[in-house]
Amino acid sequence: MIVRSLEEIRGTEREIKAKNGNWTSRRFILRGDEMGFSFHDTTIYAGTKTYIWYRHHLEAVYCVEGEGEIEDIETGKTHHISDGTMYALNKHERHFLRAKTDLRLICVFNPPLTGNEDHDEDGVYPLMETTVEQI
Ligand code: 9YT
Repeated sequence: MIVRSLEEIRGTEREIKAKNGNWTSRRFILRGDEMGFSFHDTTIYAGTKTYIWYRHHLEAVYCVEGEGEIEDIETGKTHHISDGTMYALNKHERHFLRAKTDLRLICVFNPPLTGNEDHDEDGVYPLMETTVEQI
C-alpha cells in the first residue's frame, strides 16, 4: 500500500511548477509506482490561460475548488468548471484552461507521467519510453 500526504510532497521532486508560472502539480502517483496511471493534485493559478494538448496521454480531471473554464478548441465549445465538475480528454482534445480563481484539480493520466514533465511550446508532454515491466 502507498500512503502519501500533500505535506510530504511539498518541496520535493514530486512537486512540479510550470515554466510559464500558470500551475503547480503535486504528483502523488507516478510511473515508478507501477499503478498504470499517475495521480496529481494540481493548482491552476487565478487569472491564467493555458494552452494544452495531451497528444500522447489521456487525462481525467475533477475540480474540487475554484472557478474557471475549459475551451475545447476542436469544437469551439466552452464549459464552466467549478467544485464537482469532471472533464475527460478521451480524444486528446486541444484546449485552453482559464482559471478565474485558483482552481484545484485532481488529475489522472494514462499512460502515467514519469515525474518532471512540463508542457512544451505546443502544450504537449513528451511520451517517455515505457517498458512492460514499468507499467
Ligand atoms: C489540468 C491540467 O492538465 N493541468 C496542467 C498540469 C497537469 N494536470 C499535471 O501535470 O498535473
